Amino acid sequence: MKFWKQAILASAALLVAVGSAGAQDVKIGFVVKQPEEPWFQDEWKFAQEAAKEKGFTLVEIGAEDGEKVQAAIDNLGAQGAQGFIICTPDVKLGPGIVAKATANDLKLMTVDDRLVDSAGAPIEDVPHMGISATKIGETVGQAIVDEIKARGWDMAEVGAIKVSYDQLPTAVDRVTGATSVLEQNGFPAANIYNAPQAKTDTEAALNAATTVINAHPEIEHWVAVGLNDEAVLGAVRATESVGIPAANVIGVGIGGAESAINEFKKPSVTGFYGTVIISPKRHGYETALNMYEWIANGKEPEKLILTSGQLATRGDYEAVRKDLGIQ
Ligand code: FCA
Repeated sequence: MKFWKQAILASAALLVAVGSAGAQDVKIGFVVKQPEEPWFQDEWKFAQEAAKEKGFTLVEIGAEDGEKVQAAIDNLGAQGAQGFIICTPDVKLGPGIVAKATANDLKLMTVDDRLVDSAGAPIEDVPHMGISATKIGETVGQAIVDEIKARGWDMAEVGAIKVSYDQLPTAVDRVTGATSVLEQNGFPAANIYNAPQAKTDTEAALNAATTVINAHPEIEHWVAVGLNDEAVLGAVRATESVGIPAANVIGVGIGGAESAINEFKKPSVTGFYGTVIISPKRHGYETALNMYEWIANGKEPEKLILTSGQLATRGDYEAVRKDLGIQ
């Protein structure tokens, strides 16, 4: 009897030991398309917080193109990772990413940019956390409308720079959300000028916006929208480069990471009026935690989570960040 009791206790202890050793062996990849962008730096930072809290290893990988994505997934497989979260450089890589993850026996979740299949439809099987793109775009549009009114501009004479990146569905939804609110409030559709950017960074947006501004020297007042802060900052820099004063420009971005905050901290006001702050904490910490729960405890993540945003300007961004727990 005593023997059995001891044996049972011993094996229970062994199980506990094996269980906790297993948890410590969890390794999760966090792959992002633009590692230099502050938003992605923040996502990594918060994902590392989850890793520290739960005792798993988080491997940060930047993958700017399809080849790097493939290599990253193989690499994670070879390192003995059990899963990864990715913001892909190209959503059309979807089927390839799914196949590579499966081949390497890795669980897969996406963040920010949702994978699409060969027909362009979202791959719904892969758990995804994105932003409520249309709604956030609408918040951008409303902020611009309110500020146009506050400055007493004649809506009919304002030009809008729409920095676009149409191969990314969330980008389309964001800018369409913004321009639809402009139009609903009497902004002439003909005054909304498309500025397609080749890449989703400030330089590409500056180039795209410069073309639009140069084509319309008659316009004195400009507003600018885009998929993120970098896009809108590019448009604002373009207005500055041709000498349009900040008081004549209303740019509202999306993100609220360092690029936007630095702008608000400048001693004099710029044309970057505001940003809709989204949460890198939810996108970094929560996705990493959800992946951990999936690997360690078999708890499947929700298939789709869309997070919200909150408008912030020079005057209140600190309070808004605090409210979102991201300072
Ligand atoms: C996309 C954009 C990023 C960020 C993210 C939430 O990936 O490129 O700048 O806005 O969505």
